[in-house]
Amino acid sequence: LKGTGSLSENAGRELKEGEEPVVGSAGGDVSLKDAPTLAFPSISTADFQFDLEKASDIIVDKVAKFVNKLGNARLVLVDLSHKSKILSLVRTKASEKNIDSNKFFTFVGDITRLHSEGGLHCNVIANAANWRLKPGGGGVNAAIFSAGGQALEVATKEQAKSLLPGNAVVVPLPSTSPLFCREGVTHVIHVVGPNMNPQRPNCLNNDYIKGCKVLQEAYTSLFEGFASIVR
Ligand code: AR6
Repeated sequence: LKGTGSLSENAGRELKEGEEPVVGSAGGDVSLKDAPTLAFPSISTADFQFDLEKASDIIVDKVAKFVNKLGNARLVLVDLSHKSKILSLVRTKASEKNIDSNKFFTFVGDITRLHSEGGLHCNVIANAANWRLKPGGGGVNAAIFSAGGQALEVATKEQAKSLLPGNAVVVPLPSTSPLFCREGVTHVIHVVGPNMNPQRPNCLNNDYIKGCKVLQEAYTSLFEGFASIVR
């Protein structure tokens, strides 16, 4: 397997296969490989068609609020392509706000293969889910349910049957799940964001007053869910 992920902003170079990001600190080089890490996709900005400028403002805002309350834990926004517009908007806005790039950075790769292919260890990953918490449907939801296997489906059903937009549910992953054994993922957090796609349920018909509120709630629930695991 060839490493495909790369740390943007943080290290400024491609990581070698199996390599963890190492950063300089006041005390010298410190490996962050054991720091609890949440990898999350940009909620609602693909299939759910939420505006990218507005979403990037909300992501950076919420990250700024939470990142220093999480001890040594890290937050990582992930997308599939180096051309990702949401990653580049968020990177720019995060650096304008002087957010610590060791604690928050962007990463290009498949969220289900961050360790095996990207060399980045994330113990928790977030899913942009649908309200029924059903597998399939495309996007990151299909990828995570497929990679998580039957074990993820069963574990999800034990936690919740459905989820309203703006909410998140933490699912501990059984060690039988391929995401656990291959990637070292111990928890999946399903998040349902606001939907602006008329072809999907609960469409907000471009009501961005409501939409922004729901997306803010979604990230708050996600980061609080992660904090509850880290503590
Ligand atoms: N790894 C990392 N990022 C990904 C991956 C992946 N494997 N796949 C997609 N992304 P989306 P939404 C990025 O559409 O807009 C589903 O059908 C993608 O580029 O997955 O919240 C559900 O069932 C984008 O930046 O989620 C819901 O019905 C981000 O993940 C609905 O879509 C989110 O894109 C949710 O739509």
